[in-house]
Amino acid sequence: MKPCIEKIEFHGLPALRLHGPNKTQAVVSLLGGQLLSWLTSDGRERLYLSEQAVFDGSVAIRGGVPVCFPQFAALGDLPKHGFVRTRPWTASSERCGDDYALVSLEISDDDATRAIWPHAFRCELTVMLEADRIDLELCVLNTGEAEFAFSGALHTYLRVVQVEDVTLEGLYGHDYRDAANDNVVIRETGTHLAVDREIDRVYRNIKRPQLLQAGNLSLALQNQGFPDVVVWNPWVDKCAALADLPADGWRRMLCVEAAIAERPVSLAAGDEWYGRQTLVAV
Ligand code: TA6
Repeated sequence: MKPCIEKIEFHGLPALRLHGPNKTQAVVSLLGGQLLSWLTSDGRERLYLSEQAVFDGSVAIRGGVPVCFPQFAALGDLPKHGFVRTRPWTASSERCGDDYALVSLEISDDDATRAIWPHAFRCELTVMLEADRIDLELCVLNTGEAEFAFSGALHTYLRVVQVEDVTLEGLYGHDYRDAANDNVVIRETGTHLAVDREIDRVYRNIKRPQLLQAGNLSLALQNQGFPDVVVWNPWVDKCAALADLPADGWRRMLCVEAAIAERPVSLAAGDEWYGRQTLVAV
């Protein structure tokens, strides 16, 4: 019998393949602690992974669910989206049952991280695969002796057939900071967000779930702990400027991210913070 968690090589990287119920599967790379593939029971891939993604750690892998920590985007002086997405993580635990497969990966501070961010930390990412549902939980632990502040995200790249045909519900009435439009703050007045241009928005204080309607590939998303939801699509021109996205990559993806993108979280010495993103195929 096949083990429910296999050590594999994925695009040359050490990775773990989870086998869940009803033939569901997921692949998590040890580089970046990054979920790179999620197959639901209908055999369909739900995450976008660029054909031009780079897998050598020189840049973040374009697709799947990069973990951004300890900084979201340029919300500070660190490299964009922090540094854990291009560093090696280690597998720390795995468990399987009849209706789930679960792995945890972790990364801690070392000389290289302390050289750019002088804090002791541990991040643990737990991926739990169930029937047509996947949960990603990020735990941040302050293992040092002084408080630190961090921001970050689970920068989820959802695969879509054609982004122009997609709508995203659940954001109505919330304020967003429009990073594609001088960071003006606007109140969302639409119930169904359509993607018809570059979108780079930080929706604030979201407590409700979102529903991505993408033809017959609908997905519900729910976050806990992460206050913000970031919606990003580079559209044609920005996509052309990204070497690791093919010319039509913008059309095949929509990032709907669980984020701490507006106000960093302060974590006292010895304290832990948890955040979770749940994706359910509906
Ligand atoms: O989360 C949205 C965003 O910050 C966008 O502004 C866009 O640049 C994207 O992330 C991708 O960033 P990356 O550094 O991975 O190219």
